[in-house]
Amino acid sequence: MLGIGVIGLGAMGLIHLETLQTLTPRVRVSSVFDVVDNATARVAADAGARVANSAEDVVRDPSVDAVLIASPAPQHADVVRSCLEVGKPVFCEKPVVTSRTQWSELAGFLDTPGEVLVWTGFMRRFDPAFVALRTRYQEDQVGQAIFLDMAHRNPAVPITFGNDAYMNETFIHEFDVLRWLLGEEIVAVQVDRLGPVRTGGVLNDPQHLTLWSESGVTCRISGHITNDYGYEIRCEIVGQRGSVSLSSSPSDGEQPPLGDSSFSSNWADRFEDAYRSIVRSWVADLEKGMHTGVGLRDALAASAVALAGVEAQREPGRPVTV
Ligand code: ISE
Repeated sequence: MLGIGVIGLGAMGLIHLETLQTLTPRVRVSSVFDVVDNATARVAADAGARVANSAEDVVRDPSVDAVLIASPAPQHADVVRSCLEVGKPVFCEKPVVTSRTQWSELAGFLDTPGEVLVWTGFMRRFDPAFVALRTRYQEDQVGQAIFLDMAHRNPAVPITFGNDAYMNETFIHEFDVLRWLLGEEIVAVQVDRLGPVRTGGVLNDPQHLTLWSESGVTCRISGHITNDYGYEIRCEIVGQRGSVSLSSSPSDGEQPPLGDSSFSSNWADRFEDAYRSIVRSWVADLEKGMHTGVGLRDALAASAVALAGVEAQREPGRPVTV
């Protein structure tokens, strides 16, 4: 049986914890930590887990064989580093890093035995609709990609969510998907337009980006994450012989009927299967001593684009090299 420590018991942490509990008796959640004491005590009692005093306490707990991190994004990198220092496998929600300093620190673990200990929560790679889209592209149904059109729409984000989080925590999914779909790196990012800041807010929304891949494929991404109406993720690959689009439905690769406005209400609904599936795959890999998921290298590659994107927000219209 694997002892897992869970750090961060917000919406994401609770979804992952529930998935882990469905894997009993292969898995036992043995230690949990969150800064909100009352909530932690309740969750720990339900799960039969110990309440740890800190993230570090979870990492060092001898009953913890592997760690799952779902705390606020800027706190991820330090915990990942602690796990690597003690040689414990870790599943870290995206993004693994949110600053250049964190990026460089964790890049120091690439090509070391620690690299294979890290899984990243890029769950779109486990979403049936995204998998179907990639399969159709890889089967050469539309020819070589010329450009991609993507959209990331969200009804609301926390009031403190800023422009750097827009890149590091929201668009990061598109950056990862783009690399995964095309099988190549992103070399430059430009912010085409920054929308207005709402009264009392700190976020420019919508935001429109253009990215370029190594081979010259262009990608447009439009983000609108305070739309007040629903969650919607779009992705279309336009190739030399046709185009192929992501379904709005998480369960198949088909286009919804024209006029279909059945948006999911939020990311947890839209990607529920993918969130469950990525954690189950991580556990299966732990049991087999394998790594078939999205690792540290992919996490850092996507974050390199996000960090260049933060720079690009300062001067819309100017491409920034990744
Ligand atoms: C959230 O943190 C996620 O990861 C969702 O997948 C994303 O769509 C949303 O915009 C983020 O805020």
